[in-house]
Amino acid sequence: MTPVKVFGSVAFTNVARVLVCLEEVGADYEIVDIDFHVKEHKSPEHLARNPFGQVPAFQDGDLMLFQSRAISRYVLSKYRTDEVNLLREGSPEESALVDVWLDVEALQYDPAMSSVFFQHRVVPALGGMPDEGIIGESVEKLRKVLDVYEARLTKHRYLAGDFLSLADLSHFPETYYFMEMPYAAVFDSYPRVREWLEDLFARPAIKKVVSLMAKDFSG
Ligand SMILES: N[C@@H](CCC(=O)N[C@@H](CS)C(=O)NCC(=O)O)C(=O)O
Repeated sequence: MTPVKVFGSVAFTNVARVLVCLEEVGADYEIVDIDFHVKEHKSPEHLARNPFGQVPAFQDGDLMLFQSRAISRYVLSKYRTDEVNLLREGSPEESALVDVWLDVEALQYDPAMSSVFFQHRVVPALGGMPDEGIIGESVEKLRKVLDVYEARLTKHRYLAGDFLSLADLSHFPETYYFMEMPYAAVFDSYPRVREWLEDLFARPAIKKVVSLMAKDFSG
């Protein structure tokens, strides 16, 4: 069977999200690097894959997809087995809870984290000064999300329930970068969240993608 293709560098969080799903299900895949330095992501070839000129894009035969969470859902559905059912397909209640917490990750957790990352890492790399006001507001937003997570994870082992799901995995790429920033200490007040993250980061699939991300960064 031809391996599926993921277009985009592993160091990008949205690409890493898709790769961790492919690793969890043990699918064969090929990474096709898209060179941002020469604006390959805005080339006609790549715009045909992702009309927003972003990564990731994903190809499985004639099927072309974009949007990392939609791709992740496709991968987990296509390669689902009785043992690896990370969308909880077959149970409307559990799969609805996976959707709820995946939305929380996409709409609350990720924006707060990526705003800190943008100010702390991207703005200086572009020659600017980080806006400490924006960082402070974003860390405050993150704290509010973590309050909710701490309460939820005190009742359940994982976010959607007592089972691992895409909702958990989807948190790893942004968190991986956040933990290397000085603001990581915000997590110290959330012992259950820390335990949950330790559990996630010990997974072979996440360890594998983290090693690819580190390699991608070191060039
Ligand atoms: N919601 C999209 C976001 C994709 C995205 O923002 N990708 C970034 C890299 S992580 C990108 O390609 N940025 C380049 C640009 O927007 O021009 C997803 O989940 O795939």
